[in-house]
Amino acid sequence: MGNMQNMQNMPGMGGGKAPAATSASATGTVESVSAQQRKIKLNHEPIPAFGWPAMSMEMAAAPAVDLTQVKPGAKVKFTLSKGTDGSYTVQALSPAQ
Ligand SMILES: [Cu+2]
Repeated sequence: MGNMQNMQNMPGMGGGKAPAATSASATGTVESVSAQQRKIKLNHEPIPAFGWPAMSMEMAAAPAVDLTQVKPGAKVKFTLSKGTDGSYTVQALSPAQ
């Protein structure tokens, strides 16, 4: 019985403070993009669902995301998912105004 109490402190079980979201949408500016490597570097706005401040970061893009039309300097809306290994992948990307 001694370990039961620890369950309440695990993220996603109601007691923890760590964000439990596995996907979130945000906007950002494209800094660089490699359609060949399927990578995109975004300077994004804060993402409260993940507990992130605004930052510049490189992410992998899912196969469904067409990076060939994405240009550095463009403002985009994107959806990110968090994988079971803790890495983040762009699942959707569209122009933002
Ligand atoms: Cu980030």
